[in-house]
Amino acid sequence: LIQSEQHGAVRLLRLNRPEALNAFTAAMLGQLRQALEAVAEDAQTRCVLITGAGRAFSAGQDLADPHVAPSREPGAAPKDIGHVLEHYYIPLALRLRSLPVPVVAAVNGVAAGAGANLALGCDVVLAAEGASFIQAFSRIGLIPDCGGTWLLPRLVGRARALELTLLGDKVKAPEALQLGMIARVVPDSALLDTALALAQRLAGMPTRAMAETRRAMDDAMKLDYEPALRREAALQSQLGFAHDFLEGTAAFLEKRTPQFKDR
Ligand code: LHQ
Repeated sequence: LIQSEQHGAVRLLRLNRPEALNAFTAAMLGQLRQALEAVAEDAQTRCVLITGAGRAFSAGQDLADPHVAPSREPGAAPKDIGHVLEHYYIPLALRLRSLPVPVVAAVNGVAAGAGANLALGCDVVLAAEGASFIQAFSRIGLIPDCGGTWLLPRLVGRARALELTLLGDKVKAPEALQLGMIARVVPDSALLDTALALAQRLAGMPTRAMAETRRAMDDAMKLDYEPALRREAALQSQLGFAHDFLEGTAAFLEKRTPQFKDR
């Protein structure tokens, strides 16, 4: 359900249930979580790239999965889908956001519901020209989850975030780019190559500084200006004692390519 390929220092994870547009089942979410844990533990991997098999990135939660599908049996107890979020999606969203390596999403087709928001939580989001994002939750009587309520207002502002989530309309990749939801749109046929090249570039950069950059930005979202400056100084202090800073400055002064190692 999750296909894993190693391309040098890049781990490519492909959501692989194309017959159901890569909709997430419990088993698939478990495998994705395991795949991210494996990345966290593998010192050779310095960037993760996530994409989808077939014509979709992911249609979000599989609405037929018995863990969430409301039972139509008379008298059956309703399911608590909050538990599904607690058990499967929240650990996944947190793991993605705390990996020691940068995470690139290559959105190859439609990304709906949890599929959209897991993609938007990645560090650099590329989308194929024909891809799209749908905050499908309102269509089925739910609120945005997997970080949608946190991510979207920060990415596009409250006005557009509410429009997107209340209506649940499809946003095509070029419009998502214009709104500031994603980083780049790529011709469909070039998506994977472009995303892999970008991931390779990130993998050659100082990995620990990449992860700390993400952390500093996420922390700054909760802070005023002065505490954010102090947080930067605290993280910078640690990086200043690390190998990669020594190597980066030495390579600059010696006019050679740096060899970064920290993770
Ligand atoms: C699907 C799905 C799907 C099952 C397409 N499930 N089969 C978290 C935790 C707990 C509870 C609830 O929610 C969450 C978070 C969420 O993610 S909620 C949001 C769940 N996702 C949706 O509501 C999206 C539902 N899908 C769609 O709106 C459409 O399929 C999209 C717009 C994604 C694609 O439309 P089309 O390109 O027209 O494809 P299609 O609708 O014909 O789908 C193709 C097949 O995939 C079809 O099966 P079939 O056997 O008829 O070929 C669909 O039933 C199946 N599929 N999404 N989420």
